[in-house]
Amino acid sequence: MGSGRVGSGRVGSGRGGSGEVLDSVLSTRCAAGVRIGRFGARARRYDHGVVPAFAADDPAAVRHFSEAGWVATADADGSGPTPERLRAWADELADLDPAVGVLHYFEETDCGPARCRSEHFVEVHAGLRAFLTEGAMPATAGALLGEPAVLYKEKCNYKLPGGAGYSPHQDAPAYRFVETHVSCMVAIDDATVANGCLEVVSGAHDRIWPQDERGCIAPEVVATMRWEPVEVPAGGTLWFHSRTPHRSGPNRSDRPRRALYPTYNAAREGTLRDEYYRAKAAELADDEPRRVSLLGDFEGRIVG
Ligand SMILES: O=C(O)CCC(=O)C(=O)O
Repeated sequence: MGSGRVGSGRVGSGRGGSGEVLDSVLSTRCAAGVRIGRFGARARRYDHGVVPAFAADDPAAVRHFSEAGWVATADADGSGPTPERLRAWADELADLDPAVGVLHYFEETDCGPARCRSEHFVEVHAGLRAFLTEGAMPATAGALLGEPAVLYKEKCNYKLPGGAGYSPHQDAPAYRFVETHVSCMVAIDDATVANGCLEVVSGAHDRIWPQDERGCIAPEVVATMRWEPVEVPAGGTLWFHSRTPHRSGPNRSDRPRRALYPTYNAAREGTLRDEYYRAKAAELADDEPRRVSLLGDFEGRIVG
């Protein structure tokens, strides 16, 4: 399937545009794949291969999320970090000493060992802490969940050139202690088909699908699903339900495809981030070969 494009701009808000876009998304959702446009361009119809990135506070975003299991949002008021700021933060994150509590993971690539993930860093990076725990991000998570949300966990996937992809999976089975959660991908670099952007299945977030022995979606089920690559420009955000099937390919380009992945849970369930990281460390302690995730979705080989 070729990838289409998602235009951007504030759409809907009761002007009829959002309904049209949503209908269009759902009726032709698998036609072309998706590319998220930069905010400010005119939203176009999905059957031309273009759907909008919503303003995070647009009620149409919640409707789209509820129907499709994912929605792209853009920094409507310019209050979020610029791509340059995100890239600077990613560099600072990569340089953090593990002694401060950040967890770094490396994978074997054709170019040698490469950083593939950092997680557990909001305590030690003020900019990322503010971005992920205050303002628009938890507010959008709350709007999508329909109730206030708190940060459950956070990671940065670097997917450097030659970096591996992720097998088809749903996130919910990996989440401990909480039932109501949502994640997103904040693109630090443009995420494209060539460098391993996310691919999602629309309207398939109503159940946990049969799994294989790794906790990934069973291959016979994967084969029946319609996968849409979602290209996201640097600075754009793709929110997805924790039961939305997703996967990604390797980075076949010569540039990094870095992305932040915060996950939020309903605040009424508690602030359980410490408990999550403790449980993860305990569950993966004797793991061989090493894993980055409680699922076996990462297709690379962890080294170091
Ligand atoms: O970063 C990617 O390409 C996919 C990430 C993902 O699905 C995960 O970390 O669970």
